[in-house]
Amino acid sequence: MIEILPNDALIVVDVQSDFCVGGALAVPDGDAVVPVVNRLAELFPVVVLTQDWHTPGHVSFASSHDAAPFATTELAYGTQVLWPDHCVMGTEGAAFHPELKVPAAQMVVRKGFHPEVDSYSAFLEADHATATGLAGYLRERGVKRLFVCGLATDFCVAWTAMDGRKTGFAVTVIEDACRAIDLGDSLAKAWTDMAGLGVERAVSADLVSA
Ligand code: VGL
Ligand code: ZN
Repeated sequence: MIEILPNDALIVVDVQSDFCVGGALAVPDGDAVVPVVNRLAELFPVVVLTQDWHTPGHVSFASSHDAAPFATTELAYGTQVLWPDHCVMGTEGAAFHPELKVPAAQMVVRKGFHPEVDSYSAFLEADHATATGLAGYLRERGVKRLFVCGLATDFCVAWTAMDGRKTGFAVTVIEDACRAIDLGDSLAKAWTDMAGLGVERAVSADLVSA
């Protein structure tokens, strides 16, 4: 059992229509996280939502490179997977899943809004230099431990969890409140990389109010 304490935050990553059934970049079984997240959110004193929020013609879109979705390309900051157009700012696909009910969420972090830079992580853009401001927000609120859930385990959840560790927070990923895209071996690699940085794993049933 893990008791949720006053310095704990739940980070809900990208539970948006485009990542769910019928969305532009649907994560297999992505909708299944919604009821789990809704329940979890009630346990936490601090709740942050993240929202993938791209410009039209964003550099992470295959359509911007005349390439096939899920191909990769080399950009100045490294290898970029090229995705179907998704989460274009202000569109229905970029909205939170309609069944996501987290009225007590206090902060929404939008990311990926620079046209030439992607951002899987809710802390640091893919150039490994541009901060979103989330670390400062959490520090100022006295947060010590992060519990990360949402979509997708092997991309935005993993990068957020790892950057959370690098920023000095204790981080636990809540497995049954996540679903993965799993391109090639991306899911196995993500769990290995997260473990290497000291990210812990739990299931939602482990978490209880103090
Ligand atoms: C994500 C791919 C592209 C995610 C966002 O939320 O995991 N994946 N943009
Ligand atoms: Zn994206």
